[in-house]
Amino acid sequence: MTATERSLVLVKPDGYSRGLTGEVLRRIEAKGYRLVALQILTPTTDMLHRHYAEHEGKPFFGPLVEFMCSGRVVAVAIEGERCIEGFRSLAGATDPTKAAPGSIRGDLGRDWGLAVQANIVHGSDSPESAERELAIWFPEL
Ligand code: RTP
Ligand code: MG
Repeated sequence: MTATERSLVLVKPDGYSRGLTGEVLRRIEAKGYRLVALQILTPTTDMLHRHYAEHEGKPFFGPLVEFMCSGRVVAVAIEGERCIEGFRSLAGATDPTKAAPGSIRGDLGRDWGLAVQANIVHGSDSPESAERELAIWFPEL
């Protein structure tokens, strides 16, 4: 099965502030995915409410939005064969303590001392999410 897809990757404020952006991009490129757009920004709460709409009402929603606009984020549009599922595999499980070694979150993620899981990266979870999220972060694409 082949399908060239695009996905949205975010290096979250913990990843950016710890200087892990290069490491995340290295792993994406080493896997064979292309970087098609990249932007460093401090997101607005409006963008984050749209981005995380599926989580509205959950107990971690407020702390998540607060965490995500607490510093700079690197938004990256990537492209490649089945890169949506592929990047989710590179990222590893949501909880960095449970994420497998070898994955970005398993190797680099820390979740202690924070109200939300500071897990370094976000990756779109389906073609529908990718399309919706790319329109928020890269409306020009
Ligand atoms: P993401 O959307 O960031 O790629 O992560 P994900 O699909 O693995 O996780 P998701 O369920 O979509 O949750 C979004 C983000 O919310 C934070 N979170 N904290 N119980 C908690 O403390 C909790 N649950 C979720 C994480 O930052 C997660 O990545
Ligand atoms: Mg998610």
